Amino acid sequence: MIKNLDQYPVVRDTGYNKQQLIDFEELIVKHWEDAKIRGPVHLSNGNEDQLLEVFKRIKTTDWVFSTWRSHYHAMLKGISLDWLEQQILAGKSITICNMEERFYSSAIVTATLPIALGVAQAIKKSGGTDKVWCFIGDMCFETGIFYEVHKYARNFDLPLYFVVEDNGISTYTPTEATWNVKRDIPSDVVHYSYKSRFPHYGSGKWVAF
Ligand SMILES: Cc1ncc(C[n+]2csc(CCOP(=O)(O)OP(=O)(O)O)c2C)c(N)n1
Repeated sequence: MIKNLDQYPVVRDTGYNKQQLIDFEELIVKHWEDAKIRGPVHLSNGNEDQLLEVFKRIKTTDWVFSTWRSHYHAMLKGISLDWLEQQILAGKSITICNMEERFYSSAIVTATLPIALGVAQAIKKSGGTDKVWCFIGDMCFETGIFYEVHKYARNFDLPLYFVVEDNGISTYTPTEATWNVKRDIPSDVVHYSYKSRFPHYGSGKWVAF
């Protein structure tokens, strides 16, 4: 189930199906196992159906801000698969950025939020109609930075929208136990839960956040 998605209209067909997403990540797994990738890699899995629905609402001219786990986001935004594969082979999986395609990601938890806010403010000031979509994990959602950015975006009516990708953990630390709180998703924030077959490498211990 995807929370709060229906308020955002469908604007396009991404041209992808679930198997194509899975096949791309399997190709990256093969590159990794063949020791062709010189850098860290984060793979997506288990959220194909949800992302196919979400990206129908995102225009190719909108901005997407992603995380360290961005391969599916980049594909669905419309970035060339060859370019994406080359970036990953060059060790840039966790920081895929393509300004022409209006796609930015960071491996630093919360780092994209203030930048996305600034881009949304610039769009509003210049009278633009494009939107900014910021994808975040559930631990990022619980941070103070998210609450400030979300509050500012709504109170100043900025075209900034959030998608929480909730796997219930931050690396291996349970988000609810950390904050002693159940997820309280604002009505404008899109949210879905999923479980991946690719957990963080080295998972197995709680880490301080
Ligand atoms: C500021 C910062 N602190 C810690 C990390 C290490 N780290 C990388 S991903 C991650 C998990 C964040 O959890 P969540 O926001 O729920 O995202 P998920 O990867 O589970 O989707 C952490 C702690 C980091 N990259 N940046």
